[in-house]
Amino acid sequence: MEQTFIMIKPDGVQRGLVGEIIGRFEKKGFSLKGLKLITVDRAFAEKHYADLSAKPFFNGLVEYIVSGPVVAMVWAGKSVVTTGRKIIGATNPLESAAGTIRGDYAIDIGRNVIHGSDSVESAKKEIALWFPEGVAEWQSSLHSWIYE
Ligand code: DAT
Ligand code: MG
Repeated sequence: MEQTFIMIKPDGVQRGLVGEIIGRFEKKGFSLKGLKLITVDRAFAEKHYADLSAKPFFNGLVEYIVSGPVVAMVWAGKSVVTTGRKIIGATNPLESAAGTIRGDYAIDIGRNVIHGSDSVESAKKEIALWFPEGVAEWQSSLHSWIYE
C-alpha cells in the first residue's frame, strides 16, 4: 500500500489540533503506520526542506519548523499521497477550500499547520529521513470494510 509522510507543524501542536487532524485521516480510512512527537534542529529542518533552500522564505520556514515539537506521521492507503494533499488543502490557506485542514484552521501561508508529501517519490525520501527506525507493519481489521 502507498505511504505518505504527514507532519503537524508546531502551530498545529500548540493550537491543539493534533486529535482533529489525526481523526480526519483515520475517518477517511487511512492507516497510521508511524507516529512521534519530536522537536527537530535546524540542520534536520533544512534537510527536510532542501528543495526550497533558494527561496526567500526558506530561513523563516526553518525557524518556524524548529520552534516547537511537531507530530511526524506515516499514513498508508490507496492513493494516500494525492488524497492526503486534498485533505490538507492548498499551500496558501486563504486559497485552501473550506473543509480542508488548512482551509478550516489556517490563515497565513507561514502558519499553515500541516505538511504532506507531494509525490510518492518525496514520500519515500521523507519517510526515510523522519523514520530511519522504520514503521509498524500491521493491517487494520476493517480493511475489507474500506476496500472492495
Ligand atoms: P506545501 O507545504 O503545500 O507542499 P511547498 O512545499 O511549496 O508547499 O512549501 C513548503 C512550505 O513553505 C509551505 O507549506 C509554506 C512555506 N511556503 C511556501 N511558499 C511560500 C511563500 N510564497 N511564502 C512563504 N512561505 C511559503
Ligand atoms: Mg511541499
